[in-house]
Amino acid sequence: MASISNFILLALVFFFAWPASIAATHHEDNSTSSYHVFPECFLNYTNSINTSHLLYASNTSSFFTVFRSSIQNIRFLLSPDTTKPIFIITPTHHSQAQAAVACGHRLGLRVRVRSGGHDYEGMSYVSDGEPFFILDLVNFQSVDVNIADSTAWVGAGATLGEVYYNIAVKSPSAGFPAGICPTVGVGGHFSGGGFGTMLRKYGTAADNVVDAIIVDVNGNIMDKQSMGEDLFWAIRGGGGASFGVILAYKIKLVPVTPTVTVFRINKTLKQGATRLVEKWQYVAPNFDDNLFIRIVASAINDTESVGNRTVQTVFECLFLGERAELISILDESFPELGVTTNDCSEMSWIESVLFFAGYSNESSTILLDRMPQFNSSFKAKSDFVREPILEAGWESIWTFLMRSGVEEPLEMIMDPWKGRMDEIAEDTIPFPHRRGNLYNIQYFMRWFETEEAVTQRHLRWMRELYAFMGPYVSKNPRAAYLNYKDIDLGRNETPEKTSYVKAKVWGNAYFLDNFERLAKVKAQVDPNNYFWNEQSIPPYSAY
Ligand SMILES: Cc1cc2nc3c(=O)[nH]c(=O)nc-3n(C[C@H](O)[C@H](O)[C@H](O)COP(=O)(O)OP(=O)(O)OC[C@H]3O[C@@H](n4cnc5c(N)ncnc54)[C@H](O)[C@@H]3O)c2cc1C
Ligand SMILES: *[C@@H]1O[C@H](CO)[C@@H](O)[C@H](O)[C@H]1NC(C)=O
Ligand SMILES: *[C@@H]1O[C@H](CO)[C@@H](O)[C@H](O)[C@H]1NC(C)=O
Ligand SMILES: *[C@@H]1O[C@H](CO)[C@@H](O)[C@H](O)[C@H]1NC(C)=O
Ligand SMILES: *[C@@H]1O[C@H](CO)[C@@H](O)[C@H](O)[C@H]1NC(C)=O
Ligand SMILES: *[C@@H]1O[C@H](CO)[C@@H](O)[C@H](O)[C@H]1NC(C)=O
Ligand SMILES: *[C@@H]1O[C@H](CO)[C@@H](O)[C@H](O)[C@H]1NC(C)=O
Ligand SMILES: *[C@@H]1O[C@H](CO)[C@@H](O)[C@H](O)[C@H]1NC(C)=O
Ligand SMILES: *[C@@H]1O[C@H](CO)[C@@H](O)[C@H](O)[C@H]1NC(C)=O
Ligand SMILES: CC(=O)N[C@H]1CO[C@H](CO)[C@@H](O)[C@@H]1O
Repeated sequence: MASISNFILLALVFFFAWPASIAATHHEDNSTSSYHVFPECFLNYTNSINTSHLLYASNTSSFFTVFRSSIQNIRFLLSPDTTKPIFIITPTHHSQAQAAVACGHRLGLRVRVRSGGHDYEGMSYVSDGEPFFILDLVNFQSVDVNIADSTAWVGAGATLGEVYYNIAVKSPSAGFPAGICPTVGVGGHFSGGGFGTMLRKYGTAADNVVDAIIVDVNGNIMDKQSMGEDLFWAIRGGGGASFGVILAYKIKLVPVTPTVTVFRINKTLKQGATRLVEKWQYVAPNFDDNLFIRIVASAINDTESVGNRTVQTVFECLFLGERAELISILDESFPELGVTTNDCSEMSWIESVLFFAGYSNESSTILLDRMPQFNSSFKAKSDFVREPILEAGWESIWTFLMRSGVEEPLEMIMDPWKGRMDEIAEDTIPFPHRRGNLYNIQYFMRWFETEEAVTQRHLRWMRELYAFMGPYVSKNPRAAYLNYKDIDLGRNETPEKTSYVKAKVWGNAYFLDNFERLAKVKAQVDPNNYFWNEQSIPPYSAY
């Protein structure tokens, strides 16, 4: 019911608001000339006669379906303040992606590259005033697994679900360490880091990238060899959007045991959640690398005491090994959690992917389903914790979370660190969050209401929570994770007003000491800043 009415509402918003927003936000000379010249340029470069399945203009009827197809956060669709694309190009050959960039660059029409469409701030499909086209890599979904040398070439438009599925089809003892949500796209995820249940054993997705194919600002196509060390370094954690269009990544597969063990256990405050969370901070980062236990905490109505609130903590576990061994590790180091044999299920690694994605006994082919799971809005922020938070600290955090009944959808997702993360130097790739961190926190809030007032209330609450958490988390800078993109950290106002010095405010939070090198790479490969967005990396300049 809700999704149908949402859909109708969206359709209405789109069809009525569209022409006005185009007219209001585009520079007259640029948009009128782009409208005619860009498709002509694209036709010329690609030698196409018929581009109907390649180029969608915003005034055609098929446009909205393509535009909407992978959008995860409808907040930016609903907002009248966002600028939507003039065209969407969905290349089927690499040469068409080259043509699109070459034309966009030549004609001064910016590009937003979209792979899986999960960007937290909508930066792959809307802008804040700048006219642009979307280069949607949805057709580059191939996953070519080579078990003999434990590698795979993965199209940037493939989803994590497609990557996991295709690896598992080829071998039950190979896997890949990336994120938990199967519809996330390779292009954004790998280029920004990417972590999930195997991060303590194998690091981030970007740590396991061994080659890539990229289109540069002039439309040239390059691999690791021809792009050079600096650019190859930058696109493994620095975010692809500032540097070019990544068409494919080559990844190194990792070994997984034929049997893994999982559990999911809930504990409320009455069941001693506070003590358990406090203890978890000491044990979870120091477990054997094969063991990953994360916590998802949220305030809920207390079912046992009507009218009162409580906090529910969900402990979710992946162990690369058998149940008996897991139980013996936990008996030794975390007996308070009270995990029993009955709580644990043994399964294959690919089944554990389904388990963490929230499925129960569905077939693994569900991982190939690209359709966004919700038509909802969300907002997220992130932190890193370097010192355990004391029990009194947790009590005040819970009180804060429980204070407002209407903010129920907020989740605090805490992923334990250390293990492999501690072994990789901070400057090996741009993703810098390594030794010294105990865990990452993601604050994530999803809502289905479409009213602007509700959105503003949720955003305000999220900012209050973030301010409240300040004393408990990393400082100077307060670190953040690029893939949990947060525009509140700061932004480039316009391309003209963009400066390296101003961008340090958020650049240092995402990249710590790697930000300067990223800006220097940017100055080499895109000195005129064609690949600009509200949080792109500016070319380095001392002023
Ligand atoms: C429901 C959900 C669950 C998530 N779970 C996890 C998780 O478990 N672990 C984790 O680490 N992260 C997770 N994320 C965050 C995710 O990693 C980022 O949002 C990621 O950037 C998404 O990549 P994408 O290709 O889907 O997004 P897009 O919106 O397509 O792109 C994101 C950004 O990357 C740029 N980009 C995309 N493709 C390319 C390319 N080929 N070349 C150059 N630039 C490109 C875009 O322009 C944009 O700036 C999750 C996100 C969501 C919405
Ligand atoms: C496309 O090619 C034609 C014929 O060569 C040329 O006249 C025209 O200027 C080209 N258009 C663009 C936008 O490049
Ligand atoms: C272009 O191709 C589409 C199908 O790919 C077809 O429906 C359409 O009629 C073609 N248009 C022209 C002008 O040939
Ligand atoms: C879209 O706009 C372009 C440029 O104004 C025009 O040439 C074209 O005919 C329009 N298409 C439709 C379907 O209205
Ligand atoms: C455990 O918590 C999750 C998330 O809040 C919830 O969906 C599930 O129903 C809970 N299970 C039990 C047994 O309470
Ligand atoms: C929780 O309780 C409040 C007030 O008692 C109520 O308005 C709200 O709908 C409840 N939430 C859920 C998810 O049941
Ligand atoms: C709610 O909690 C308070 C404080 O713990 C308690 O005094 C009160 O009885 C509870 N209310 C209900 C309805 O159980
Ligand atoms: C899981 O499997 C059982 C038995 O095969 C079936 O009855 C049930 O509907 C399945 N559940 C889901 C969610 O598919
Ligand atoms: C979301 O909306 C799209 C249409 O915009 C629809 O196809 C899809 O089924 C919807 N998904 C959900 C989960 O409601
Ligand atoms: C086709 C066209 O007019 N392009 C112009 C759009 O605007 C940019 C910057 O404002 C110019 O550099 C382009 O020449």
